[in-house]
Amino acid sequence: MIYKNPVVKGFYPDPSVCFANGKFYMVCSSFQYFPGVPLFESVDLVNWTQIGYVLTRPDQVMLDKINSSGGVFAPTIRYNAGRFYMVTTNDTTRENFYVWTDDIYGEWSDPIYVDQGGIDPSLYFEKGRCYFMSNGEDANGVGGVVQCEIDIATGKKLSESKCIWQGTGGRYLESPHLYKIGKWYYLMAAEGGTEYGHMITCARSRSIWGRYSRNPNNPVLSNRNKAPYIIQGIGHGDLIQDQNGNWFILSLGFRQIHLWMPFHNLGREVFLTPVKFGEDGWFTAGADGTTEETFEIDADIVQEEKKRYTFENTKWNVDWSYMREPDFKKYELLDDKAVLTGSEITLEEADSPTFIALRQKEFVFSMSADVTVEGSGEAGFTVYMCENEHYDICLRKCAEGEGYEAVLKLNIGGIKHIQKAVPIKGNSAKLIVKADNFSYNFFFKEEGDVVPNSLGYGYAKYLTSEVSGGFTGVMLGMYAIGNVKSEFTGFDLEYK
Ligand code: 6LW
Repeated sequence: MIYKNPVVKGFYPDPSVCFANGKFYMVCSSFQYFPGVPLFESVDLVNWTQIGYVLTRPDQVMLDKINSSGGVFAPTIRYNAGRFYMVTTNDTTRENFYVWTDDIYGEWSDPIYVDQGGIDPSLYFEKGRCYFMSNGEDANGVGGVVQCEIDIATGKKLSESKCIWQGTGGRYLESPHLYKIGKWYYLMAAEGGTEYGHMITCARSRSIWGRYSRNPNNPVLSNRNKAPYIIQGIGHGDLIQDQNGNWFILSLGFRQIHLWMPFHNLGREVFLTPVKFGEDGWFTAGADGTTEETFEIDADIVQEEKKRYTFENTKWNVDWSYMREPDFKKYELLDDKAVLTGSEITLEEADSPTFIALRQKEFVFSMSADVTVEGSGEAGFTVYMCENEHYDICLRKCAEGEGYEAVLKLNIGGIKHIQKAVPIKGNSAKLIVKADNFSYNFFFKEEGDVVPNSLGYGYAKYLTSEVSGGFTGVMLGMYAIGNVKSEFTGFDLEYK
């Protein structure tokens, strides 16, 4: 069959994968969003279903007032002796910790901290021992992959931290993962930074502590010289064998909004690339070391894609995300309706406004809901990259006089602009967002309106990592601010 990349669309960066009991499980980073660490399952590595999140309790991870793109960095998932482990970094508190569960569909443990710095921690289990590695530095302060042995029950270090590999000279040596395949320990990592120069490199050793020698053909995977090409930034991956014995790398990458426009708004997504081991024991990946949009593999799989998201076909605690430390009293989330109560916290703050969102998964979509507001605040949709860059369409009380108005607000780089405000007859309207690769277009429709009324548009390229910086992607959110009670019904998000 021919499968299509990305295999998981939208802002799901830094994938890590393990195999247990006939299924693959994948985790991704989540930064300031809550719950933390989206968790997926798959039987074939091509079709992934989100089953929930790993960090579901606010006391597992400190997200209060953290910066956007702070918080939960790249996680690793591993399975050993009947138990799942997820290890990650809270980059804001600079803590490395892991949690575990014996039931992948249940709750995970409280955090267990490891006293070794750096980001992108990974675990490797062998013969009752557990090794912990992260990106760190050697005794002279030069960056490298640093490893120690730990007691997996307590997180206590059982050895010194030792720098075992310093990469191939690319900047930001990150995402180390260790595998024992045959007689070799393979150390795979990312270099070049998570932008256009991103790549995956590897080294191997007969001993777990090294010395690791570089693959002569590094990087094994990178799209950095592939142009003009939509898929860029391929890197930060995990190696996995499917149930037929074939190897793959599951990595992050991103899609530019256009061949000649180096901007990406969908965040870093999940890509699957076939891997082949050669006679010399080294592996190669993809098409001459690049990740393509399609790959042909020898498997009988039908790749499925969900194109439509409604209240009825999504689960609040699986598909939707809040920001930082939500005040759950402000949310009444029912089967066919969401009632959101505003607070004093706005979308312009690195805080926890009333906000609940799905990830934008495709450039082209149409989203609508019937919204009713009561009170002096505002409520509606936000197309949200971070507190500085977001476009909001809302209903609110008219600034002067009686009645309500439909408003489009465009926020870019500290500029807060009201594009248009149009009085409405009552206190409810259908709010509509239609997007293509280049723009988000905003409309509202009142009862009796045949054609939607346009409020204007905002360019997509301003809601991108190239403009905002950071590591997240656009979230399509419902929000409420101020003294307002709002009701959302008939939510409908459809990708082309
Ligand atoms: C992550 C690092 C990276 O920890 O970006 O893509 C950082 N690579 O490995 C944030 O996701």
